[in-house]
Amino acid sequence: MAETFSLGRESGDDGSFRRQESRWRLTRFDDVPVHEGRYHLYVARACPWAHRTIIVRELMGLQDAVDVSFVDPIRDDRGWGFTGDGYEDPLHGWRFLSEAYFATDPGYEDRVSVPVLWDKEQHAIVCNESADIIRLFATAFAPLASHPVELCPVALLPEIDALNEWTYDGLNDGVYKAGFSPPSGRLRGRGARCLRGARRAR
Ligand SMILES: N[C@@H](CCC(=O)N[C@@H](CS)C(=O)NCC(=O)O)C(=O)O
Repeated sequence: MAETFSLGRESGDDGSFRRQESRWRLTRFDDVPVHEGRYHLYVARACPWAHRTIIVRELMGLQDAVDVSFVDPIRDDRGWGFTGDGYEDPLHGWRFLSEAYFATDPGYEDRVSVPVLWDKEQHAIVCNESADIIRLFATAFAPLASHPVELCPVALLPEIDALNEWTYDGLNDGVYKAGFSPPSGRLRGRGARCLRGARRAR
């Protein structure tokens, strides 16, 4: 029998979608030791959050500095996997991305998500939050970039942060909140909010 989809721990008391907090966040970007070849990026082409890390890596010209592996975009209940044919982990030969999470914290129990920035020296995840990974690539990693572009000018940071806040809530995460909400009157408001976000972005 087909299993019913469940939000599990990402379900709020009222059934609404509540995204789990990414466990490995970066607060100070200039504290991250930066040198070529130290980090590896794990992504899925099926993930819009991972897309932005791929895009910023390309825009900055960080392809030589940070290598990348793709998980299979089709997954089963074992989560993101390396199934061969371009979906391999060249560093460890892992079969599942969960192995990166357990190598970093053997007691890890939350969702195993992409993108993941892996530190080869510490043998641990350094960050699993796309917003932080792109900020890191655009700032601290600039000296490693083959054609750095200024994506994050200091003078515009407050404006960038404010823009990120409403696009995250109204659009990026907003579509999940709307799509995963039960069709009760109160939660249908999530859909309207998402549409308002789309209009504002236009
Ligand atoms: N806040 C995270 C969210 C990443 C995220 O939700 N990734 C999804 C794919 S689009 C994922 O890996 N989900 C796996 C799961 O929830 O089991 C980020 O932006 O990096």
